[in-house]
Amino acid sequence: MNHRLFRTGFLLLILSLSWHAGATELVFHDAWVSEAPPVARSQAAYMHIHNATEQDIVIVAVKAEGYGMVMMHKTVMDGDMASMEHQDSLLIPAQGNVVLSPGGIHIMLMSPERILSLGEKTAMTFTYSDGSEQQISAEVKAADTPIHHH
Ligand SMILES: [Cu+2]
Repeated sequence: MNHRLFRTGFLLLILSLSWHAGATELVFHDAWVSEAPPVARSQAAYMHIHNATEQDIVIVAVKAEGYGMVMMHKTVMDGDMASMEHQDSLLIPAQGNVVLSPGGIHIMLMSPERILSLGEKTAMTFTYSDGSEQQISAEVKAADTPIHHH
């Protein structure tokens, strides 16, 4: 075996292991934004969030490129009346999952510069209670997009 190549590979392994051990990052699956008419004032974002770490992770703020205001909402039913409850934070339990889906918890993208159309993407930034940030990309999809369950 090429000695230098071996040493480089070994160093990379060490780096990735130590990076992973210190990471407070979440894993986002199937992040999407629901399509809305151009005159709409907001769009909703949905996703699956997985916490593979040993610690609870609390999302305290969300931003999205092209939107002036972003809030975390929970849809609550009172009889036939659906209303949205603002959430100051969203806890993703250690080794757990939270699913954001239509009719449940979702992220409300408000004050759009313009409503994004099908296939366009927005960069979303999540801030955690420890101050660290993570960025993901969410693509606009048709509102009847099926939700995948893992
Ligand atoms: Cu909402």
